[in-house]
Amino acid sequence: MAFSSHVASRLEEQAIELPSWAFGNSGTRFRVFGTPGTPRDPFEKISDAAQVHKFTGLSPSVALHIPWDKVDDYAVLRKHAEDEGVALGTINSNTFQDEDYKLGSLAHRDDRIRRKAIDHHLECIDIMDATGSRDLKIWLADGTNYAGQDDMRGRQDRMAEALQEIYDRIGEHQRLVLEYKIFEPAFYHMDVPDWGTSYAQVAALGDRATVCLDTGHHAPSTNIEFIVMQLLRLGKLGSFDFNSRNYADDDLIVGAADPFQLFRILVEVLRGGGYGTDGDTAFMLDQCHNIEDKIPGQIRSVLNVQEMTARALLVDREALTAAQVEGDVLKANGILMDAFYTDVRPDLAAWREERGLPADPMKAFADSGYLAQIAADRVGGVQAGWGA
Ligand code: LRH
Ligand code: MN
Repeated sequence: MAFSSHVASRLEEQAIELPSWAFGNSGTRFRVFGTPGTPRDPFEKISDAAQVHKFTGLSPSVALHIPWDKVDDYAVLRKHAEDEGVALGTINSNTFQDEDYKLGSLAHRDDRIRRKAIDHHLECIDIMDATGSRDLKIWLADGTNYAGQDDMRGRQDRMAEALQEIYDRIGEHQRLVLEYKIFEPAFYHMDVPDWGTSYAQVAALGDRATVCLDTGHHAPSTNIEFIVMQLLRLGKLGSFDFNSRNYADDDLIVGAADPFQLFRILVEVLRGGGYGTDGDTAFMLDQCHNIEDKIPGQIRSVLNVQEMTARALLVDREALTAAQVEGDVLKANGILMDAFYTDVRPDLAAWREERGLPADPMKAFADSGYLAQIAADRVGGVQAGWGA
């Protein structure tokens, strides 16, 4: 049974931004493995990202990370992206790889170091003006490793002051999204460890400051969809960094470790009005393909989000509300599980073909020979990575 016209049109609103860094090499402290054909610069990263959009129609923009994606002329990079059929998206700052930031950046005690970190963010906003990006995403590695190492209250106040200066520079059509993370690289406290802290900081800034929820940044067994519900209720869920994890911030393919959790999150996104063109929550992937091929990994990822979005769209909201009103616990749960257990893959294949897309994007990309082509073309130079 094909999708209803409602579900079919809602699926057309899906846009999932890709992280440029997912196309470079990444790994763990044990090893960063290389791959033949890995991009050597932001232009090649964007070309690879464009392949994902070509075969899925789901990823019209690419997020950049500064300085990993630093170029001389962002107008040239923007033109390259447009020629490839995608746009430049979220600009991610980076105050976690410079010697000066060992004890923090925006929360650091030293005026010179805080100044340096603020200026980096002002430079990122200049880049946003050139790339036409809407969002500045700030994730801070700031924190401490031992109790007593620093005054946590003082760090909050310094960070708030620094964020205010950055926010004051944000353009009227731009947003600041503040990402939280429970631990790593700090192992006693992070200065933005949870949604409450991020919310408290962005609420103090203004309407164009929101929270970024990275699905890998919570304590084990956290009910993430509850946080999604609350941030949408508060009008402050600016964006997602989607990935999945079994243990910590594993940055695995979204939906791979816990597809049911992804489904529950998307049910709350739909219920809270955060999805699609009338929603105001950006969907982005934030992943590392340490051992698997990167472009197929990204294709698999956006398809996983699409599949769980389709299942979430199949939830019979009226029947669910009726069962909830009745207090019929098992009936209500059963209605949600019916949607989750509905295999939407055949209908999605038909939905793609109706829109000139391959029924099976993974197979179509594999058959395209693109991976062999870039492995042959991209010889020499230095493969891109995190440069950590
Ligand atoms: C931090 C994080 C953040 C990025 C980085 C690539 O763990 O999730 O979003 O800047 O990964
Ligand atoms: Mn992230």
